[in-house]
Amino acid sequence: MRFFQSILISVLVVAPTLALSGNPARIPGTRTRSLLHRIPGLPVLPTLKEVQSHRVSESASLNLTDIQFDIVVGQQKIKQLFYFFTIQNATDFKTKLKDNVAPIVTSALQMLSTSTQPIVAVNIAFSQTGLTALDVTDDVGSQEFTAGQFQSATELGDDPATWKPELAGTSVHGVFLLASDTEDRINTQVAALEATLGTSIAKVHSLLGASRPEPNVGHEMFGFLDGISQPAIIGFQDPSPGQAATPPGVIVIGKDGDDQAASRPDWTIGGSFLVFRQLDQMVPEFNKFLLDKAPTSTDLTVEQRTETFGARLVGRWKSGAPIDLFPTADNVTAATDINTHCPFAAHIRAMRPRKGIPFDLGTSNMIMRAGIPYGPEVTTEESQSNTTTQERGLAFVAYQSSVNDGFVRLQVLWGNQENIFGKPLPHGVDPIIGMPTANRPNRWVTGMDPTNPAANITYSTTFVVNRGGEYFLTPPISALTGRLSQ
Ligand code: N7H
Repeated sequence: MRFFQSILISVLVVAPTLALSGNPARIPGTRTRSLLHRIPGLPVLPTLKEVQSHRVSESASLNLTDIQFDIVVGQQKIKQLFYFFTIQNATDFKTKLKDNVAPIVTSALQMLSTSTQPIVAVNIAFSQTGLTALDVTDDVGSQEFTAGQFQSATELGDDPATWKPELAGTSVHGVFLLASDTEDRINTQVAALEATLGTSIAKVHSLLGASRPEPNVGHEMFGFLDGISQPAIIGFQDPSPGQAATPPGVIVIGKDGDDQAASRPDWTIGGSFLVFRQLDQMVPEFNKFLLDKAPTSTDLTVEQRTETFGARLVGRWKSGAPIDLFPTADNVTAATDINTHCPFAAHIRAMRPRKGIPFDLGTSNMIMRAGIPYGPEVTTEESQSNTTTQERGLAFVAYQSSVNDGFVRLQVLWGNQENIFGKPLPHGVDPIIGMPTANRPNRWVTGMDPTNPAANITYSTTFVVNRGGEYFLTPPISALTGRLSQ
C-alpha cells in the first residue's frame, strides 16, 4: 500500500511537467542548487523521501501537492519578489490562470527536494477585492480578509499616512510570490508571466526581498537571526527538541485544528490566509537608541551593554541564542535552543506569551512566518548620521487559518497593549512591533536591567514603520483550475 502511495505522489509531481511544455509562462530548466538556504538554527523541513514514504504526512491528510509552497517553508528563501497586481479583464485572466498560471504554481511537495524544485518557485494569492473581481462571492470566513488591511490600519497601530499610496485602499487584487536563487531568474519569470497575462492584469507595486549577505544570512536588518521559532505542523514535520507543534488546521484552512473547518467553502481547503506587511526598519536609529538607553553597568563595555540591551528587547541574542538561558552574553553554539522565558516585554515573549500567564494558551494563535528582508545594507553615512536614508526592512509574511486569532491577536493585543494577562510586573509594549496609540503616544518597557527589573525605559521613537499591506487568501492549487477560474 505504502509503495502505491509513493508512486501516486511521484506521478503527481511529474505529470504537470509533461503536460505543460509549450506553456509560455513556464521558464525551462532544471535545478542543481536548492532554492532554499539551510540555515543552522532554523527548523529543518522534511525531505521528499520522508514525505513520500508517508512517515510524516499521512496522519494529517495534508495534500502537499495541492498546498502552495510558501505556506510551509518558513524563512529560508534566498530571493523572493512580491508582485502585486490588479485584475483588469477577469474573463481573460481566468483563462490564463487556468491554462498558464496554475500549471507553474509550486506545491509544498515540490520544494522538498532540489530535483523537484523549479527554476523559479511561483505562488499566487488573492485579496477580497480580487475574489470579487473574479466574481467569487463565497464567504471564506474572515471579517478581516473581507474588509482588507487598510481598513484596520489604525486599529493595528499604523499611521495610515505612512502607507504607500499603491497599497493604501483595496486596489491590490492579488500577489505573485516568486522565489529563486538569483534576481535574474526572477526577472525572467516576471517577463514570462507579464507576456502571458498581457493586459488582463496590471502591476500595482513590487518588492524584492533577499537574504542578507554573509555573515548575516538568515538575520533580519537589526541583526538578529530570524525564523527560529516556527510551529511544527503536526503530520508534516516532526518537531525538533523544544519546538512547539500545532495541528495543521491552525495554519491550513479546513484541516484538523481549524475552528471553522465545517463552514469553509470546499475550494478553500488546503489554503491559508497570507498577511503581508511592508515593514521599514530604522536601523541606525535603533542602534542609536540602544547606545543611548542601555542600562548602565560598571562591569560591561559600551558594546556589551548595547548588545545585551538589544538582546533583552528581542528575547534572543543576535545569534539566536535565547536570553533566558544565556542572560549575560551571546552563545553562538547554543543558538539552536528554543527557550521558554525571558523579559515579559521582549518581542518573542510578547508574540508567544509563555510562563507567568494564568492559563495555557494552546495553539490557536500560532502563525507560520515566511518573511524576507528587503533593501540595501546600512551605509557608512547612515551609521554615522544615525539616520535612515534608504528604505530597508522586513517583507513580513504570516500564514494562518484565522487572521483574527493569528496576526491581529499578536499585533493588536499582545504587541501594542501594555500589561496583557495581568503579568506580575508591569512590562510595557513590544519594543520591536508595538505601536504608539492615541492614549499612549510613548512606548515603554521594563525588565531590561537584570539588576533592576522594574526600571522603566520610556521612548517616543518607533523603529518599525508599516508602509502598507494586505490580507490575502493563498488558495489550494486545485482552486486555480476550479472555482477561481470558472
Ligand atoms: Fe518577530 N526581530 O528581529 O526583532 N521576531 N519581528 N514578528 N516574531 C522574532 O524566533 C522581528 C513581527 C513573531 O515563539 C525573532 O524567529 C522584526 C510581527 C513571532 O518565540 C526576531 C520584525 C509579528 C515570533 C524577530 C518582526 C511577529 C517572532 C526571534 C519587524 C506578528 C516567534 C527569532 C520588522 C504580528 C516567537 C525567531 C516565539 C520572533 C524580529 C515582526 C511575530 C529576531 C525585526 C509583525 C510569533
